[in-house]
Amino acid sequence: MNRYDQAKEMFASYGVDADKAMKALAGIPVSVHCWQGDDVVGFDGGGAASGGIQTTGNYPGRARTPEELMEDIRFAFSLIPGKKRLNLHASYAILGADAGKVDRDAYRPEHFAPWVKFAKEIGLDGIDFNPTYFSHPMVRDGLTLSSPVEEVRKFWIRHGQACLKIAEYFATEMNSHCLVNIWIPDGLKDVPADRLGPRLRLKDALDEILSVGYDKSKVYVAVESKVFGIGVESYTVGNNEFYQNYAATRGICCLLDNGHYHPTETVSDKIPSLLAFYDKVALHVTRPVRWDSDHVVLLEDELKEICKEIVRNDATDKVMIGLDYFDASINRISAWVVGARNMQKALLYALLQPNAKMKALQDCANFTEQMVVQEECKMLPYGDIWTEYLKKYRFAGDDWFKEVAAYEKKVLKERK
Ligand code: RNT
Ligand code: ZN
Repeated sequence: MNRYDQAKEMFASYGVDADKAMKALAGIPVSVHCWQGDDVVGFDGGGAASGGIQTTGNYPGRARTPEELMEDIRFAFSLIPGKKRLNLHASYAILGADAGKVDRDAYRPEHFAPWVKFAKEIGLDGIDFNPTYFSHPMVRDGLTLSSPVEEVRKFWIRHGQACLKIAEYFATEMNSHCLVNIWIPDGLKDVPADRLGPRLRLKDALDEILSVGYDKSKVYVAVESKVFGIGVESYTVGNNEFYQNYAATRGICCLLDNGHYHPTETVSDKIPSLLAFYDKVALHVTRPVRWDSDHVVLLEDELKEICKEIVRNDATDKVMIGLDYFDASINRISAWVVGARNMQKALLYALLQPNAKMKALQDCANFTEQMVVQEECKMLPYGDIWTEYLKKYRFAGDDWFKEVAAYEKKVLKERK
């Protein structure tokens, strides 16, 4: 008997069907962020990321042009199995002759047409989108949609509206929904004199953005809360309470970034709470190390716990999985592949749990056996199922890192 057949039998003894798990995994889309490839710089002249987020490291080979970024994405995605979506930021507009003439408040679908062409070419499942409310001179005193300066607010409202139109275009072209995630850096370094005012302005600004009218069957809007950022330690306008209430009252959804909460709070526990009220929940999966540091996603316990909540609540269609990390200190392609594969490994881990059995044990208060089964299952041969999964999806002889090393030598090192 080969290793897969043996492993399959072991899972079967817990009532788990490994073939079914692999099939399910292949159908779960992961939205992979474009910004791992260029340190969140983009192409519209904004420069290095600002607004409380920071990329550190100076590894050679950062993609500097749309062509280079696409080349890297094509290669990285070829090493990531399963269904993939591309998560773009507005700052990745390809402006061509409009460069220097058209600002973010007037971006149009045509500025993203090369991305659509590319996404179709490499067979992606869809495109997701993010308005870029940072790295721009119209961020005034660290504020955008909550700014007391009307001109500033209006500029960013127009940006949000422009992005909804672009998202509609993505959805139509790709024949798949487009998630538009709104995150703003707005906050204060020190003790505020007014905590409510900026939130009321943000609320009105968001209402104005949404009032533009967009096809709700194609475009899903999410708001991403945060607890603090570097330089804005004392106050964040868009915190968790603000956005959860906003989303609930406006019929949009929340995006949970697992780097955006107090250290003992977990997104795995928030997912089922939101599923009790919302049809959709969006995620930014990242790895916070002491703060929202956006390290590469590793196969850690909380990631597995997040995936368990998605899988055992039958929510693979409801939870929109996106990645959000940026590491410039290691090979960027490798960072992409490691993080995305870990997301998928954790999903497979969750799919291979005896979820129904465990729920039943909880409900009849058999906590002793529940704990035993949970712990026994931790040593099952997940790796053999993963290897079989890669084989099935043509990643046989999976020495992907060798390919990355060759690409580094041939392509990345040439980028001086
Ligand atoms: C920042 C948020 C946000 C960004 C990306 C680039 O704290 O997590 O999602 O990381 O939009
Ligand atoms: Zn995020």
